Amino acid sequence: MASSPTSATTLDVAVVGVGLGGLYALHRLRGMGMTARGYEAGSGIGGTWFWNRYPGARCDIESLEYSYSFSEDLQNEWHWPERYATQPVILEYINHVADRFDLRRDIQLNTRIAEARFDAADRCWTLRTKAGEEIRARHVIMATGNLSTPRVPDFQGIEDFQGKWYHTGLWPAEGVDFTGQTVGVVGTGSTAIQMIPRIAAQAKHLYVFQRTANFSLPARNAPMDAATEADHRARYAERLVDARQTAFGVSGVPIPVQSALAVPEAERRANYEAMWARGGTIPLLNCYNDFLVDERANETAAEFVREKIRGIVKDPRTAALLTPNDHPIGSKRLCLDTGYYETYNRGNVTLVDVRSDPIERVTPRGLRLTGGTEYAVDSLAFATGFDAMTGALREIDIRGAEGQALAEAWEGGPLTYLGLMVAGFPNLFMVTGPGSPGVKSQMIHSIEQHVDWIADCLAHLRAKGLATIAPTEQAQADWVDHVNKVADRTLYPRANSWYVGANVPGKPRVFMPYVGGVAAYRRKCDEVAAKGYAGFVLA
Ligand code: N01
Repeated sequence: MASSPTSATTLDVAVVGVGLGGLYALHRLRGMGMTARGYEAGSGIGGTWFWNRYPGARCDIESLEYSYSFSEDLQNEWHWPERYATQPVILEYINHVADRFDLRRDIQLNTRIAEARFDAADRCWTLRTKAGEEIRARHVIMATGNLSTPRVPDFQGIEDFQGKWYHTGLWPAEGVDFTGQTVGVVGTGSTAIQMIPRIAAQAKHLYVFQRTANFSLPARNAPMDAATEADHRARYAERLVDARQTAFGVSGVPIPVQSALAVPEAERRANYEAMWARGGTIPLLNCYNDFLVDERANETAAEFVREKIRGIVKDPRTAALLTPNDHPIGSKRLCLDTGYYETYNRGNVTLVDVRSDPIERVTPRGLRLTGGTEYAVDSLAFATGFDAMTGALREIDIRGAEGQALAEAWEGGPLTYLGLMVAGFPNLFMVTGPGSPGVKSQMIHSIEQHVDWIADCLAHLRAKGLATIAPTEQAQADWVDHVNKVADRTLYPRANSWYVGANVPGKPRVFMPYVGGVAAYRRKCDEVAAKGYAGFVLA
């Protein structure tokens, strides 16, 4: 690893976090001849894919889509072994990219950034690591991720639990062997739904503590089909253009033009059956154009999936509990599974409803519910999610031009312009920040678009001999208003999801992602740049 720059060095750019976003930022900035360095809290690069090592972790977007597009050579050299890549394979890919583009010499591992302060006189950021090292940089790119602050609910008694407990987002690198154990999994989000079939196959008994039933679709994972891979490579450039026109940044799925209510029921059903058989979430979400805006249209797909659940799960009481009925399908992240509902037909799996009887506390032996029932377990796995989108940024003491704290500026929810910058915080950029479509898209697609926009912006500042850029309060207020209006036209805000911070008690209920789609968002970002960075003050 390269030695740390001396305290006298002022970097052009400090990149905080070296997951997929930070890594690409380092590559782009190096290509522009900028001095940039990545600071990563983990002992390895990869971000989400470094930490989330729970059993069954894999990407729910197809591998051929979920990969960098900045280098066609990279795309052509790399072979994804399965339709959906596992966590170890994605981590291997990320490490391959770091080596392939010689990025490691600009990366400092085991380094958590604790503070970032902007000196207005000097027009420079000073970052301080948890270990006390100081770093000076003209610009900072926060590539800290959206789901990187794991959250265990504040259950009393956890310190007295005599078994072992884990959070999926901090899973031990050496893995966990649950053979012969009674295990409790808390949560039934995307993570739990991937993990539960795997633990059930190993444990003596598995209790799943469910508060909210979720919609999940079959992945239909399979070894990579050689013809599909060859076709993807042959039409790679075309596919990239394609992906940019869509809502989610994924190619190969036609943009829907028809309402679900405009077709006869038999045809609609046949269409849903075809998408169920095809596997994946994107094909079903793209069947019709009004799933996420019209309750009745949404209900046609929701009921289709509910029927599937009732058809798979043999015990009617368990099936009823697993059937979601409190939110429109797709308004929470739609889950993707391999044998999730089937797992409840096993004799060693019990679904516990903690909606009607909530978890009261952790006891030395296990979990006790408010009604008094205690479940004794050897191990507890919390698949309870993250302080999403704002958690990682709020954990760093970030101070803007007038010494104001970002955490205070965001007390009522995140305020950004385009999800890229915050008024009062010059030269501080975010990758896939709140107010951008990041989490509502194929993440690598959005990461690349954001990093490219930031890199072009830095090139513009350099070419014009300018030192700072920050959004105006007005442009930020208008964007936040737009993000909210777009969300309010959809069914998304109906769900108690992490998109609105509902999983963190006390977090302000604000719809954080931009759901106007990646195509509209890219147009807006390009237009802002073309107009000389409209809505920003450059100095
Ligand atoms: O977290 P979640 P996740 N008592 O917040 C429950 C991405 N991802 O880690 O719904 C009881 O979705 C909570 O219940 P409720 C993806 O974007 C991607 O599963 O709040 N239960 C819920 O069931 C995803 O959306 C991949 O009522 C409690 C669960 O814990 C995001 O990560 C794979 C509780 C948390 O679900 C987060 O998913 C996996 C309590 N006190 C994840 N507190 C890919 O494939 C919380 N819960 C790319």
